[in-house]
Amino acid sequence: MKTSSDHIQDYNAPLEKEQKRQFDFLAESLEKKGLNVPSLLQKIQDLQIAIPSWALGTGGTRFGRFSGGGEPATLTQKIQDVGIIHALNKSSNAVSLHIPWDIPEDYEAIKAVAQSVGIGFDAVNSNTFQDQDGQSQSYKFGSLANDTLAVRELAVQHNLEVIEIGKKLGSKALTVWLADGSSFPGQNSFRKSLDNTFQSLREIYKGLPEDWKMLVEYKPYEPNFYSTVIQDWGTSFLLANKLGPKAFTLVDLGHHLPNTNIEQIVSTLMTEGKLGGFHFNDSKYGDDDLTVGSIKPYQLFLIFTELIAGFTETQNPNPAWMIDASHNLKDPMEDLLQSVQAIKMSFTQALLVDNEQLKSAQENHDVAAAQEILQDAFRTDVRPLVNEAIRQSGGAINALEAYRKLGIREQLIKERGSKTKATGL
Ligand code: LRH
Ligand code: MN
Ligand code: MN
Repeated sequence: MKTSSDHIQDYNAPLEKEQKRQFDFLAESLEKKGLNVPSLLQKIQDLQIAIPSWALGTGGTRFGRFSGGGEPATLTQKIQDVGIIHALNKSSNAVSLHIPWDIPEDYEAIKAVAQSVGIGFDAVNSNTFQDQDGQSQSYKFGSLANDTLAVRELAVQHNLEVIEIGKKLGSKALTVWLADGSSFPGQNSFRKSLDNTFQSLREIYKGLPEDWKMLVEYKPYEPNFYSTVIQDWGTSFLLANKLGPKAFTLVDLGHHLPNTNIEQIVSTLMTEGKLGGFHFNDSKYGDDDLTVGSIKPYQLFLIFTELIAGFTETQNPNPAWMIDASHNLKDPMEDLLQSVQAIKMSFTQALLVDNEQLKSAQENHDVAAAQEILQDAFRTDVRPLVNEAIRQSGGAINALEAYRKLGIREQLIKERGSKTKATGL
């Protein structure tokens, strides 16, 4: 694959001069504002966002799926794809596996592949929203919340197995997302469903290693359309609190009803030390799983502003950063490169916020000044700074352009064929 450091340096070479000119210009103006540019570069380099194993193939909707070429057919190939992304952007050094979509057959071999491309294993995700072939009980009417004990036991067992898989790979977190809920009033007892869920999660929590986290994801609707047991951050937070110190809430940006103030949720969770992780994506209507920053970049910036304030002002442990996306139209790797770049840009813009000035504007009830402070940071074109951080880490000055110029997809099609279908989704 044409992603060796020589290939990337060759791509960068003709761009270096212009990159330096743009970076010097921006660095000078940031320094004039009192910002420490080397420290900004370091923080940008340190931010690593995990890639989900389920996002490397073309997704689809219930109306159809339009395959791309050169899709990864095996877990090994998915990890190789994450390796390509990381070689280009030096910002995605881990993969998040969905079980059983991506169960390793040979652990040592999978770990060796990951190590060879500089990739580690982030949170493992369990799946009790689908039945697998030959499964003894069905999840049709719920899993951890199900009224039938045998179904709950099967779902608990699955989560314990996912922890075992993660242990062998070096993961440190289990992400639980439940589809459990109801599509019609009267179908379930809310109280019983929530209590069953808590009891089941408690069984899973007991099997969690000391240095692991349990990340409880919430979502208001879909696949159920009347009620979802863990519908919002409050329910997830309540469960995490009852479970104990290793349980946290995971925020998936697409899992909110329209106009929800997600940055405020982030702030509250961090204040309570319970923000465990993120699934980044963007959305216009629901759980659209679109490219990060493609619809509401200002919201993403405001979320990062809260996160950065929370890093210094709260005791919240570092959250796990992951993308959760679906790619129906674009080449998945191009889309993932765009998403990681968007995350880094919002993060960087949020680093530019003058928190001292903001505090004093707030204390003086100077609403206009507070808005100016935020928007001054948001309206700064930080691309030369982000690209410089990536360049200095050995990545491509423009990762997406490099992906195209180096003909990565063409190579993958040559190797894997043009009529491929990724496993999993
Ligand atoms: C549910 C969800 C959850 C799943 C993933 C495939 O909508 O966000 O994180 O594990 O999608
Ligand atoms: Mn998610
Ligand atoms: Mn989702």
